[in-house]
Amino acid sequence: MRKPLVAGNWKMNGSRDANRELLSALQSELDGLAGVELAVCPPAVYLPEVVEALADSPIEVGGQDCSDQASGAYTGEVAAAMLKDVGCRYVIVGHSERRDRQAEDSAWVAAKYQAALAAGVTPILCVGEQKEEREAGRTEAVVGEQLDAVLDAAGVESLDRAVIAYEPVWAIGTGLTATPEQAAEVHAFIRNRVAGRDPRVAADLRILYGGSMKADNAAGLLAHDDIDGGLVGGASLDAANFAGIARAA
Ligand code: G2H
Repeated sequence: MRKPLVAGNWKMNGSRDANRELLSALQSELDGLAGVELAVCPPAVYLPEVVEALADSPIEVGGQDCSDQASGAYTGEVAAAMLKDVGCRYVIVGHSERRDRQAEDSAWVAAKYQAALAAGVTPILCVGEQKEEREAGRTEAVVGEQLDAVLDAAGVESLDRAVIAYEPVWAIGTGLTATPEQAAEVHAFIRNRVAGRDPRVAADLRILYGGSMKADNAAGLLAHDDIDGGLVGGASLDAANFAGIARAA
């Protein structure tokens, strides 16, 4: 039985004041909610404060990225061990905004994924196709390549300590959400691909959906067996909206 996970990706949003307000609203909205795991991923500079603010809460904290290197002369980067050190349970790797803007390729993402595991932080591995790739019928080829890069580098058993997020790039922050059927089809593809290597790992693997998920479309997506939660961007900045998704999970 897979426990759903709803994780908020705050992206490059927030301030100390806004974060305090959001966390306090979230804690009241989510008080007593059982059966779902929750996490927030604030910008790196706010991580220690957010961990501290959530010390008495079941809400976990994650980073939005980590270096593929353990330590050293890598200006501006944050090591997975540092995320662990300040109390992070999760780290997002391979988000499409980084694959795109920072030109992170699948090999680099796989190295970040391995660095996270080595530090004892659970990677949330993002995969997903661009609009043109979907239109060209290449969704499975693209997602399969992104997935295989990680499985080849780290082994299928590594997924016992990881989470996958399917995020169709054309649905991110655009207001366009994949239909539950479109999402479920790719989630099933991912699970089958993993099952090809190890059916037990595939059965236990949590696969989240990400891409304009909101309280009012979450139930339809989460009704599918293969959709085990959400990686939520915009809607995670609004406590009531995020809580609505968490309740639907
Ligand atoms: C996809 C998602 C969170 P949004 O990037 O990772 O963002 O919900 O704003 O589309």
